[in-house]
Amino acid sequence: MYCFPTFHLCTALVFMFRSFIFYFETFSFSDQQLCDPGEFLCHDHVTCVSQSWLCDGDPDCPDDSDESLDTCE
Ligand SMILES: [Ca+2]
Repeated sequence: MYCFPTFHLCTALVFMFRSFIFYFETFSFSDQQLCDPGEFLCHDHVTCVSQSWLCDGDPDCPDDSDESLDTCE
């Protein structure tokens, strides 16, 4: 029966952990690519509105994040 030395097992675990972080960052990044250029991704991470609609006094996002203080600062 073949056994992995402990060192290699540890290396494999570290590799798997780094792969998990990589995929997590990739999915986070793709989340930001949801909207076309010139569009704003609402804080619900689903709705896209035109950037010209930001801070126009009229809520366009379902959560009003296009009119929120941190967007309009
Ligand atoms: Ca608006």
